[in-house]
Amino acid sequence: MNSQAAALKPVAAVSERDMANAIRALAMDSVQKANSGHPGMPMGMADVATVLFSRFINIDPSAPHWPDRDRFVLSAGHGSMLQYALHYLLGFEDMRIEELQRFRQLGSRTAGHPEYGHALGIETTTGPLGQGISTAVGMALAERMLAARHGADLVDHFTYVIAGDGCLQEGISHEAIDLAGHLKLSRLIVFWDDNAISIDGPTSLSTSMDQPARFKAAGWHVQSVDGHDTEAVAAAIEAAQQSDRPSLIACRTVIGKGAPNLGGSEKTHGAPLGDAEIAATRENIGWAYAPFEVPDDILFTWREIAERGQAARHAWEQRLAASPRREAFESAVAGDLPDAVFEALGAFRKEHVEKATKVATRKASEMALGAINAATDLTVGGSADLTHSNLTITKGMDRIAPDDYAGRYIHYGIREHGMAAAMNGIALHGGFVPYGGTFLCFADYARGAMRLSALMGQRVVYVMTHDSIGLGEDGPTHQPVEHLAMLRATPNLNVFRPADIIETAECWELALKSKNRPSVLVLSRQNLPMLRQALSDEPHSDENRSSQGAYILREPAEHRAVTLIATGSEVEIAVTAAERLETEHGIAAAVVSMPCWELFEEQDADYRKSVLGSAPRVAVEAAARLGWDRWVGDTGAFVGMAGFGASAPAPDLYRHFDITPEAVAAAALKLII
Ligand SMILES: Cc1ncc(C[n+]2csc(CCOP(=O)(O)OP(=O)(O)O)c2C)c(N)n1
Ligand SMILES: [Mg+2]
Repeated sequence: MNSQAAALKPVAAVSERDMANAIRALAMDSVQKANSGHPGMPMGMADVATVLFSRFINIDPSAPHWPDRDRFVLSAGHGSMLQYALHYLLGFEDMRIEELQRFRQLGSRTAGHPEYGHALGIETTTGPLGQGISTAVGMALAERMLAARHGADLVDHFTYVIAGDGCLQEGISHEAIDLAGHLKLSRLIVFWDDNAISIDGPTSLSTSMDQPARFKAAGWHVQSVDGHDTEAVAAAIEAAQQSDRPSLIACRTVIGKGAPNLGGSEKTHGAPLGDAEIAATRENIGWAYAPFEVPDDILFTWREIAERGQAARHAWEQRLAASPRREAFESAVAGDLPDAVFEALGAFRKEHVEKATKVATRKASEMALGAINAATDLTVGGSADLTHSNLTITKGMDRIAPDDYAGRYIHYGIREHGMAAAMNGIALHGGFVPYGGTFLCFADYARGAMRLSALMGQRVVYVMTHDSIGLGEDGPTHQPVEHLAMLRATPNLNVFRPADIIETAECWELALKSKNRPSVLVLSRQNLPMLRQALSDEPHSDENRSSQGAYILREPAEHRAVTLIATGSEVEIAVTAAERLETEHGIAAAVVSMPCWELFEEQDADYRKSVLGSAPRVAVEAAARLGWDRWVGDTGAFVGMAGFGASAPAPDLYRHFDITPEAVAAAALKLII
């Protein structure tokens, strides 16, 4: 017990009712002061949260990153004041009362919705409904996988989630609960804030779903309790902890519980209660203290909770110190990939430059992954039911199965959004580097969670194959057009579109080294030649040319008359166009391969200028033009897609949509002459 806690020691026992009322008061006062926020949910779930934290959860605010801590995810992120009040009460050092008084203000730790990295102990960013519960599935899976590798003496914790009606209505929850039930993620315990209210009013306006039946059908252990009956909640948590399946505890609650006039109404969902109702609530719940004042005895009781987690942490640290797995465990949790991975990729590049290997970049990715996965076991792969199209599995990767978590390949099922969220959870949990595949076109389905990978700065690698009309016969439903623009517009996301096997290996290296940023590898279905021989100097170099985002692949002997810029499968087209311009028209054309816009933007102006040159520019990419004007400038041209694709063999489509060396050469000639 620290000295501050000792000074606060209570004379009489404090009830859980008082502890919960502290949350209610802090929530309604903070929202009132900010004149913005959501008091209803924290007030309604205050009793459940109090029982969970006071009797069960193992966290240590003085060591918030302790690897074997229980995870807490506030999926109903609009109720952020619940989390902030808890953090203050528990004694997280960065969550002082001033932070609650600056709720939702610029630069405070108390952002509108909980944001990973803004305050200690926030395990994931939530707010987009359904993301939290789905991310938590990844955390609970990572826990099982890490336990399978390192043993229960090092890894043995629960993932607790508070989800609202909104989280359960969102489609992503269906993907997540199905996956969790199937995989029997028994350490996942979800509390449903079953208050039957959302923004528009009663949930009966829009749903008749029997949620417990839905969870049961997905293989969950399901209980229903009165969320204000603390003993019932505690008993349900105990039962959930014993279950061999993930658990739903449906907690019947009253939104805005404690507010005498507004409690139970959607009016408490997302607006301050107002001075009169706050005064009436104080009276109603017997809270005779000023705003932001929590009496010492109640605060002491909350702070004492940390002792349980601290003791658990100390015991765990002793087990770790004595464990033969210590080194392996620590390096896994640190996320450090061994040098062997990058040495293997270097050797891989040298070999395939020499062999001039011609394969689809999806195949090149599979081959590169073969080298990566043989050099480390931190990578865990998967696909949304397109394993043999995305080529994401490599030799010796066993599948993760219910009750068998020792493998490293996850069959995510046809659940792109759930897969992306689960990968976020795996990355956040620590111990693994997740990658997962689908078709680029279905980035749309995964988008909500991809955005959070970027916002949270997580090393998640998206392997997105079938990247253009080049996929051919499947037609426009499967041919991405606008997706590159959408992904490139997303901040803190590296979008790689490699042109050949060498760039593919380079881009994989960059993705794995990018610890604070997710990556998308955009890969072709069709074969692509090895293009490095087009370089005027040594084709192989130890240097990773893709690391600067763009580089000169072909520099003509004469002063450049035009610069052709391309990515992925269209770099080959640009190279052919440059050769024709030279031989047929005597025009000196440079070719720039630009596998990653984001990395190119980060280079200094001199480098960018040296690559782009001062001659007119033509960009070629079998996708929408949006964004390319940045690189071709006012006087440039673009050869690409202006609408949706079509169903036909790929070579026919390239001709039909006029994405050919002839078209590129013609566009160049038009600019020059
Ligand atoms: C994906 C997404 N859609 C819409 C919203 C806007 N929104 C925030 S809270 C909410 C209603 C949530 O209802 P519920 O989970 O029952 O919360 P309660 O009103 O019970 O606090 C909505 C629609 C959102 N945050 N995320
Ligand atoms: Mg609700």
